[in-house]
Amino acid sequence: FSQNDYKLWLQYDSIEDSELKQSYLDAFKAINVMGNSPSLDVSHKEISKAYHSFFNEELKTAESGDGLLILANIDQLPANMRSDVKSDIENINSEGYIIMSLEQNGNKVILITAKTDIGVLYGSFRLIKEMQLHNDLSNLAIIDSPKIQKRVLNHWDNLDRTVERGYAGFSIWDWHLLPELIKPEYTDYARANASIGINGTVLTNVNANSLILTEQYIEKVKALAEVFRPYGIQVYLTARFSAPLESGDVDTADPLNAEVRQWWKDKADEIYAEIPDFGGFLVKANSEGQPGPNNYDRTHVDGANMLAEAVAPHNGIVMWRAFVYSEDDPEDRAKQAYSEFVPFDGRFKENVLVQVKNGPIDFQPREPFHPVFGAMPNTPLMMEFQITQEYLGFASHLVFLPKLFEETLEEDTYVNGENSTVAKVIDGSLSNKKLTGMAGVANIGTAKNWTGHPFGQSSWYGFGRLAWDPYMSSEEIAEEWLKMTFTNEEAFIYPVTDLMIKSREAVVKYMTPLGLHHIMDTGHHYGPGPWVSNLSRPEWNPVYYHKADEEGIGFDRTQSGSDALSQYANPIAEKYSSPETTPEKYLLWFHHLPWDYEMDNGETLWHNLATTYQEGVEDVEEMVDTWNNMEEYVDKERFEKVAMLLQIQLKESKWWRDACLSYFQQFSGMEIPESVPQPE
Ligand code: GCW
Repeated sequence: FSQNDYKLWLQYDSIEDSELKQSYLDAFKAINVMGNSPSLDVSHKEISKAYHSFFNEELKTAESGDGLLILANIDQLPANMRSDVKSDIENINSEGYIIMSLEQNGNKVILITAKTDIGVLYGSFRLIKEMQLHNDLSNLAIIDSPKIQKRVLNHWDNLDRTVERGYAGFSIWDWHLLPELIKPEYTDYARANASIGINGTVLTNVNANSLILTEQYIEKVKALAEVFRPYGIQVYLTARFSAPLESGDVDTADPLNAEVRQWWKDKADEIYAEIPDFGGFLVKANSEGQPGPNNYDRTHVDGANMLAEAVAPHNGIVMWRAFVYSEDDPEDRAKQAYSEFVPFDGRFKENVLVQVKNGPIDFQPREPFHPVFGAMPNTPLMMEFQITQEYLGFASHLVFLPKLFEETLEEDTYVNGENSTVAKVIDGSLSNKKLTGMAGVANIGTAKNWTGHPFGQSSWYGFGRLAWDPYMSSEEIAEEWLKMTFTNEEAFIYPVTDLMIKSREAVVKYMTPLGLHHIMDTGHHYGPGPWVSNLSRPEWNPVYYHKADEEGIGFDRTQSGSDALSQYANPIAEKYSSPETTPEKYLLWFHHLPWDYEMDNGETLWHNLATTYQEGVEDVEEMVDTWNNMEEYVDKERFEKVAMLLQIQLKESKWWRDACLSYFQQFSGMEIPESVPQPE
């Protein structure tokens, strides 16, 4: 087994080009770390590791001289150097960094500085990345800061190490052997996350187990927190709302009950005594059977604010999820989070972030943005993306998710006029929010390559990049990741970047084209299941979403239907109210249309549905071909693994096409166009 898969984007391949190598060795001969701290230590260690790996030489330390790399927090810098970066330092935030080429007593040096040691660590990873990307080091002037504060992975990991919606083995948290056994994976996890700026991790599933809040488990969490701390990563836990009740200490979990409130305060004090930089709680309440304030006729505000009060003295936060839908109103699940949360705008305490999924249903291959974005200007809203591919072929399909994330972030909510993008809601700039955050449901497990599919790593990587800068282009992310993970060869980078970018639209086409959604087989959500109609809750059944019948197909969310569309601002609400002016990618999300409805290209809806499924298959064929031409650039192990997985994806794209077209054909009664293979 080669280690390449395990090393993620931190391969640090040796620099073979002799000219480039020489230019690096001229610019960077030795290191001087000023000051002392665990974060500076790991920065030094990481740079030394990379140096050795790039150049096959040990990195020496020195006090001065030409080609010196200086690592220092701004407070540790000698006055003359501090004045060199005086104006720049004002332009970065507490996690930002500056990388500058400077003249020092006639010598050329590189300075990495920041307001905090964590900023220096981020700068260190950036300098390493400049070398991974083969960028010039001779004249550096890089200034960067994260645009979002809480950049957090959400692990849906259970205490028995199963992972809900996890497809990469078991949980990497080995609770049974913690706190004593500290695995090297924990450090590598922290390195990987710090390298992309992730600064928080929720260790446990939102479908929470209150055991995690007991003394024994807090000891285990503390051990992990100690590994992560130098890397700037805070730990968070999920809080099961009924924990006080389950502890046996009190006989209710009513958030307005004084004893319950005290219980949470004591619990917070207990955790913070062990883990002083504990991040806070993530809560799924009154959703899919989880307990919550509604059980006591209290509101989400009551629940969230109670927990917020408990962690506030310790600078903790509460991430309260808006993923709610109840059996009481099965008319349109897409409307419920908005209906339940928007009336509470402005009533949450200031250390509460309301965490909203990117779309109003549930992590589909494509959804319009969630209408709550923009509709709660007085509440800090946190984005929740799903990195694990619950509805997108698990870890067997290659789907580069940053393309999906980018699409959501770029969408215009229009709430404050044009250019009120979702990214601006999330980074707080649209309505001046102090607390900001982005969460990604992790796709990480015990698989030797962390994510099962080797390309699953790119979605983890890209999530981190977009949490740092939600305006980044997915193409740039793909390119960076490929270079750092595989090779800088242009003949590899261009075609494979293209493959990655197209992979998202491919999955939409072969699973849920033209705005279809949630037609995966139920329970596991793998493979097609548009026919499923027998589950106890109507909104768990695919037939609820596509509504295919002899008349047509699609979910009418206009005024004549559920009117979910009215939750969007104008001009969206107006524009999408008619199928003619609805973008075709969202057509069946908002409209129920006859099978012979005429599409933009003059063909019928049925025709385009069929040909789009087929295009999806052809896109995967193209991905297969592209990859097969890449053999010379990739090690055998990763090459073959991806090639074999692509064959599965190809087979399954046909499965999707054939299953959906045969099923829908019963209703359309129309012929499958000749250009599309007839289902057997
Ligand atoms: O996507 C759905 C999943 C559940 C998940 C839930 C949620 C953690 O099918 O497995 O539970 O969403 O986000 O809470």
